Amino acid sequence: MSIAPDFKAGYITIVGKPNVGKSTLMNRLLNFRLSITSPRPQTTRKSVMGILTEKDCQIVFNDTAGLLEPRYKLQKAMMRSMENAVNDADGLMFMTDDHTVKIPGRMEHTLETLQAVNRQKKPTVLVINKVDLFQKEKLLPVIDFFAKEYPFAAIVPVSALKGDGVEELKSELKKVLPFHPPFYDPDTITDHPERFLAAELIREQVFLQFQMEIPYSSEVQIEEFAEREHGKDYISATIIVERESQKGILIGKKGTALKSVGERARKRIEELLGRSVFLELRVKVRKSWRKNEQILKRLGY
Ligand SMILES: Nc1nc2c(ncn2[C@@H]2O[C@H](COP(=O)(O)OP(=O)(O)OP(=O)(O)O)[C@@H](O)[C@H]2O)c(=O)[nH]1
Ligand SMILES: [Mg+2]
Repeated sequence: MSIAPDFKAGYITIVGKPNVGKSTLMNRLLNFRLSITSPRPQTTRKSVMGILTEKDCQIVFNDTAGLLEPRYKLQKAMMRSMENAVNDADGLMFMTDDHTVKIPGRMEHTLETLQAVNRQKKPTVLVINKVDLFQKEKLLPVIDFFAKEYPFAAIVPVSALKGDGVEELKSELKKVLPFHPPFYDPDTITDHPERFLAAELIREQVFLQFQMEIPYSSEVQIEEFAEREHGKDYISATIIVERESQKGILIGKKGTALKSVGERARKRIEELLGRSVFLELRVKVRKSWRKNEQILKRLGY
């Protein structure tokens, strides 16, 4: 690729409250299912980096954990990593799904959340997501409020799910990027090791297939990831939970629940890697791991 002198490249961190659609939007921008998503808040725990390369620009996205008031040590660690992700960025994409002025204090709270995280005042594009769910007329006063209250670089309504507004969003993001040659090879979509991505895809199935506190009490650790020249790759992973009762639920009657997690996760891992894998899952209890500094460190938080 010959690089034009006006090529732009930079880092955009995606921030916003839990469940507003950050990961869905990054995947849509990349045209690739990289970051895990689910209908439950707090699906993303560790930031996921995704690279979009076009003929005139390269955007390195950082999809972060939803902004929240930390209660567990796990959440504190999540918020610390978020601060770094913001400080290292050229610009922010701040996402909300606020779509009515009728909920008192809601949009004010959204802005407070942004101000708390963006102390360095990085250029910020406001993305109002999920526009497929509501009437366009209702949106105008919402846009008006945000435009008056904060100096956004741009305000773009989108549907991450359907793709509406995504091209416009890209062109607004390009405006905040500096002139710079690309940081990564144009074929690179992420720099995460396959181990991390595989663990995330297993965790995604736990989020999609279980209720209540199970997803939040679970973490996935890859024990072995062996690439084999002939035959399938071998992946062995442990799902860590906090209590015996949760282990029972995860495994299910005659192991059916765990089997279903394994089957779907394996399919997704194969899609991602583009090759066949053999996936072995185990469940282990680590009492209150979310409050245990040592365990959290070992798990990479
Ligand atoms: N209707 C609709 N649903 C959406 C849209 N974007 C995302 N969603 C849904 O919203 C839910 C949350 O999406 P995620 O992408 O996981 O949200 P997130 O902001 O990454 O959430 P956390 O990682 O928990 O902070 C999922 O069920 C998505 O399918 C959209 O444009 N329209
Ligand atoms: Mg997410």
